[in-house]
Amino acid sequence: MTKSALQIARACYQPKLPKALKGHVKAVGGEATQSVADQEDIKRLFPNTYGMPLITFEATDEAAGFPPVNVGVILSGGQAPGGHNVISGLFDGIKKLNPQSRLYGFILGPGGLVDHNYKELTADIIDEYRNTGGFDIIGSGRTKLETVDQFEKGYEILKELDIKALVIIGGDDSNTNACVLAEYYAAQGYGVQVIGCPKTIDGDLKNAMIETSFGFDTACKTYAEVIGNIQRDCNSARKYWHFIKLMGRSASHIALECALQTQPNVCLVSEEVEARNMSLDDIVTYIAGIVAMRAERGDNFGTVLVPEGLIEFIPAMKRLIAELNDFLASNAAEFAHIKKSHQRDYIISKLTPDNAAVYASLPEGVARQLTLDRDPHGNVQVSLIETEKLLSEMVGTKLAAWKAEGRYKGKFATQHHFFGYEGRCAAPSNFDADYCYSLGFAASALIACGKTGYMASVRNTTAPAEAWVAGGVPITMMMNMERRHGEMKPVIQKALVDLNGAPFKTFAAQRERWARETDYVYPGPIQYFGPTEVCDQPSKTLQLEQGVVK
Ligand code: FBP
Repeated sequence: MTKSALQIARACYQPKLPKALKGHVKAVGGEATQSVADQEDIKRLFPNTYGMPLITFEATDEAAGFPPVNVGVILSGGQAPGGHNVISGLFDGIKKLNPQSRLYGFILGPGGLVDHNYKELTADIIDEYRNTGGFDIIGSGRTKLETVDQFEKGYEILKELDIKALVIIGGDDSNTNACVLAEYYAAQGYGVQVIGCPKTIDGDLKNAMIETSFGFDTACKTYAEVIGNIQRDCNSARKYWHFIKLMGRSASHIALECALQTQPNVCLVSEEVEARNMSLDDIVTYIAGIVAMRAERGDNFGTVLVPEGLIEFIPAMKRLIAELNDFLASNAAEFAHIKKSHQRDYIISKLTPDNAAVYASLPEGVARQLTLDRDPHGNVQVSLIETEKLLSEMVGTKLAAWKAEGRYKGKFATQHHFFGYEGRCAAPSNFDADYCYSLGFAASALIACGKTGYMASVRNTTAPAEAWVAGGVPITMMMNMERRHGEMKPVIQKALVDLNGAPFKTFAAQRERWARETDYVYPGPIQYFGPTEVCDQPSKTLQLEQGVVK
């Protein structure tokens, strides 16, 4: 395999670990826990894994002997920088417990477990992937583990390979499935532990105990670099408005973090759009107002950041999507037989009048994108909806009307971008490299102390890695009941942008100035070697949430 100079240098990087995981480790249990909401339902659905205590790891002088353990690992869902380091941390952790321990990777996500598709991850393989981006060591997939048949098929191969613990590295939906699997194996008495790890660039798998999901840091830094480059281009040519859609599914954490890093002229935050009950026209008027205001100053250029999930948060659209989700879930077979050219009219005829009117008002392309297949977890595939183009077209139309009325005299030329896949497999930043390695190591410590239904956690992450606090959080603690595919299901509660939180407030306090003035910040590429203030800073979101920067 040909390697770049950076890959070769980076392979030698030794990720940092919290002090407590460096030597002998002891697990300290805290208070019993309860779910964030719907306690009675969650307790009933998870009788074996509900209410377990929080676990914190501490250093100890007492060495405990461990028998060898065979462990399986799965990468689930979208790629996120640092996945390979979770696996290498897990590998090093179980080898430290006992050098005879073995690690098996299931190929292409949870489907690999069900289809018995796996490979043993030996030291040679692991060494090839240390500190690299991507999930290609074993691949990832979005198969949803939810049926008893899948759990049993999985158990067959676990039994055959004598695997006693399975680590599922995934986002909120995959960790929900990890918890359901943990509960099932515990109920059956199969003696297989299931441990989750918080992964997703979206940053929406976080709570009081999970400070951030891995990959968010690197992905945002990668997008912020390119947004900075675009802003410099835009401030050089002074002729384009750039509409930049950013991945992140429902939550706007990525757009907000990128805004904090780059100071664009406009950044929409879906959660605010919903809270203010804004219509599509309100959003368009807001952006057009800023374009017109800058035009008066002679600045016919700018940048607009659009979170990928925006459309789902416009209240009228949200109601429409909820009805479409339920309708398509129960009429999938009939819908599949409707000719493409008739689908729009068919949907309009089936929806309630208000939703039918909203659907009918949408441009053809967006209307069609809303009826495309849901992902296996029932989510609209928002990455396929071209919101950046929808908005810029509508802003253009509004400005043309204002021009006709003599209210606007500028020029409005646009460029469109969608940043998502560009950042999901970037080489992990030092933060993600260390955080992921520590999460993998913490997972091995949870295995050592016999836990199941836990997510590995590493806290105090704005301090130097030495002072990070590693432990485990019962997954049931993060759960509530939500409507999925037309049914109420137990799921991990998604963390959306908190409009009372420091990251949003910091942004909101400055956005008017950023809109008016051209005060772009150019973060530049991620640096792996050099001064700590350049190489080791966690995301602004994390720093603001933890009160480390004002
Ligand atoms: P996860 O939630 O699985 O981490 O995926 C994150 C994500 O990158 C979203 O931001 C995006 O909407 C989605 O995956 C895209 O899905 P796909 O990889 O299937 O195109």
